[in-house]
Amino acid sequence: VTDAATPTTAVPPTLRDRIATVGQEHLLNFVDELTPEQLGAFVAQLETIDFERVPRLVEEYVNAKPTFDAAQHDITPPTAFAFDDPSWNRDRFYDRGAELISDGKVAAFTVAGGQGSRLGYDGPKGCFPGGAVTGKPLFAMLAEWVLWARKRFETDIPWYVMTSPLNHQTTIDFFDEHAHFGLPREDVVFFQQGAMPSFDMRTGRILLKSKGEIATNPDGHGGSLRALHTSGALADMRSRGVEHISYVQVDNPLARVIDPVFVGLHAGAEGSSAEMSTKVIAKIDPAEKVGVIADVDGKTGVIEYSDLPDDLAAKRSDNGDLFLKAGNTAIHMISVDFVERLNQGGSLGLPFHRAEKKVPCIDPDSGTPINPAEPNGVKLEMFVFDALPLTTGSIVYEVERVDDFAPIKNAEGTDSPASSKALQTERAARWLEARGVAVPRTADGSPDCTLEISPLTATCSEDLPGDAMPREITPGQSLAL
Ligand code: UD2
Repeated sequence: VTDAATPTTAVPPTLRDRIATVGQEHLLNFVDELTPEQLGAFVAQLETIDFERVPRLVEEYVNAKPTFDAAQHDITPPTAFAFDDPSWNRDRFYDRGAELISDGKVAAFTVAGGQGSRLGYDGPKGCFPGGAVTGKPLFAMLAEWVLWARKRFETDIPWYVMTSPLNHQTTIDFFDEHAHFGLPREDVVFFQQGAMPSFDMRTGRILLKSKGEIATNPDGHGGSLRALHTSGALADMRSRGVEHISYVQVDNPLARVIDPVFVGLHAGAEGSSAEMSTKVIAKIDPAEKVGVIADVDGKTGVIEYSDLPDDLAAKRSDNGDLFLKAGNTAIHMISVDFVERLNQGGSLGLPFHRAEKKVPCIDPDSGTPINPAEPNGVKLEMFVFDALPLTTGSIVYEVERVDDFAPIKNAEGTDSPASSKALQTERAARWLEARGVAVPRTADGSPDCTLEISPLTATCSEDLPGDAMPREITPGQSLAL
């Protein structure tokens, strides 16, 4: 936006008034020092800020820290369809989902606006080598699921990729360099998420990154629900006849980007309003750091692990499972109608979440650069799962962890490249073993090899073509199928 801004020598009076009315006039302290080009870009940036909302945001999220008190609520497990529960007819839902996909009513959607900072990776996370054996980029691994579904269901499936201003062009260039991973260019649609101003933690004043730019941060994956609308992506979906969006995060190379059973459950299961559904994995360890899906006072939503009291996290059902075991994989089915409804009236109605961060900025009085050693700023983000309570009925589909979930978030330990590699290998090992291939395992039971199976080869063990299967795997072997 700012690149195309018109040079100017003055801040428009209406903008000046809007800024002054909400007590943020420090933002204009240095405008006299800017060139017309710099000022034009600054004015364009300021025009994107919803200043009228700022005082409430500061009061609610900067001066106060919203808390969730579980004891004040009635919390129960959500309506769930578990992969190992024979009481529901999986095939029926597969057929329902397959029909919707074949009819071109399902689009793939990946949120890829976040930075790989926790991973220590400098670049869009989707470019990170995720394949256990091949080192394929995460984007390529997700693209293969789209390619698989297009072929399997003989239909054009558009793939929407949400970026942020920080990585938009790099992402597009990466797709260009890789010829869109074999997908038709017109079926890969990029759009950018919105930004939020970052606030001074002590004063509630918006931070200046420089004399002619405010400090901003991406507005969180929840911002996707607004950006889908404002970018025109939703209208593009409508024009293609798309009714449901299959939402996955860029950091999970095992995510089945298009999953017929999940599509079918979302669209047709009892208890589902077909607005927004969630894929979950059974939480085994009460201390595992994933949000849980639960019904809170009768409304399905996510309770973040940090908000879940230890005794409730550890509570067990009669069968020994955790009472609240629906761990959030951040894989959702969302209807186009629902996203449209959320955007009616101009405001999404999702709450913000605050994070205290170190934000490099300038002193608003002297203009001196500040490189903080301690968190000085509050960043506000929306989370996509906060839309769940706004549905009229939401269900969860519990899948087996190794089948769908091996995220890469941290450089080491849990949810790292190493743990993802181990899970990718374990999944492939199980599939091969189910087909009679001997996979070497170490004393602790983990595979003594590295394996990776592309969805283009197989999406489950039954799919594995006889001629693609090795007769045996030797200890230490690396094998990609
Ligand atoms: C998220 C969930 C957590 C669990 C986990 C599963 C939150 C707060 N927690 O943890 O409950 O379900 O995922 O993997 O979400 N992104 C954007 N724009 C943004 C911010 C994020 O596109 O402004 C994307 C990002 O590129 C990534 C995804 O959202 O694909 C997840 O973001 P994250 O790493 O911040 O979420 P995380 O790991 O805290």
